[in-house]
Amino acid sequence: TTNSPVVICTWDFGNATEKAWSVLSEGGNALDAAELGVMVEEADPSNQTVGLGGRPDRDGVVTLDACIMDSKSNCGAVMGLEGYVHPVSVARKVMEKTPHVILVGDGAAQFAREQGFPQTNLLTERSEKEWIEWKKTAEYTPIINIENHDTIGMLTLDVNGDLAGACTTSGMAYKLRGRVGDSPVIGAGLYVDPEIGAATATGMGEEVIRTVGSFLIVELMRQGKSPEEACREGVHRILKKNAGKTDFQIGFIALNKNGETGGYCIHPSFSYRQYDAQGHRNTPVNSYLK
Ligand code: SD4
Repeated sequence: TTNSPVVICTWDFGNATEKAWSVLSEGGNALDAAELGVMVEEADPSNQTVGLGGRPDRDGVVTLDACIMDSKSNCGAVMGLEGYVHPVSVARKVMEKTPHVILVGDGAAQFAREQGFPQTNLLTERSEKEWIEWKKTAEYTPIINIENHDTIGMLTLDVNGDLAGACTTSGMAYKLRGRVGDSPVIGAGLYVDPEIGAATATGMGEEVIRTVGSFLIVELMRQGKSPEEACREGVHRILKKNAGKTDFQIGFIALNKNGETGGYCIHPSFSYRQYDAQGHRNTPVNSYLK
């Protein structure tokens, strides 16, 4: 059977969905589409939460987290990777060329070098200036939707009905050196189940990890929930654990096997991009707070 392909991604990253759609609409596979799609944001220095130009940790070092997962439950991840623009592609190599799932820090960088990825200085002048400014007070208070939340998580469904996903980030600005969020953690920042669907997350990674968010959402879809219902329940679980605290953002998006999509978040202003046979659009998602 031929399926109608779909791509969605967190936030309004239209260039990324456009790239993924160019692969999917030509009959390309979901995994290539997801990788190539998020690479657009990794290479864009104006996105200061992903890849090149990402905001550094508090010691001034840009460290990147990414993972990728395919329709056969193969997956790969890198955590705390320094000096490479495309952590998602390194994660894919971990998946395809090693018997492992995760490489971290220096080991991930060594592997990237051995695989022939070019080394690059990721700290742009703009991000460095802002970091120097931040150091004057060195206060770390995550700001909703501005400072911390532009991670790209992308979910794809191809003509063969295969699903894939990728998630990539520089994590929280000015994080403690060595801090890893949800984005490269399979099940937290991203999960793909070939029989059910896929989910990905953006926002306060610690909270997503505590709830194993993306895995939870896929399991809720397995129980019959729509993508939006599943994302809403996922957000509610997180809120329940926080007993009324809402001073952080979480955004989930999900795509099921049938090509249906949805999302949910805590604070308004989160949206997701979608490209499919019906066209290219940005869809605001419902939020817990109004
Ligand atoms: C993290 N979830 O490292 C990521 C942050 C994020 O846009 O979504 N930034 O916790």
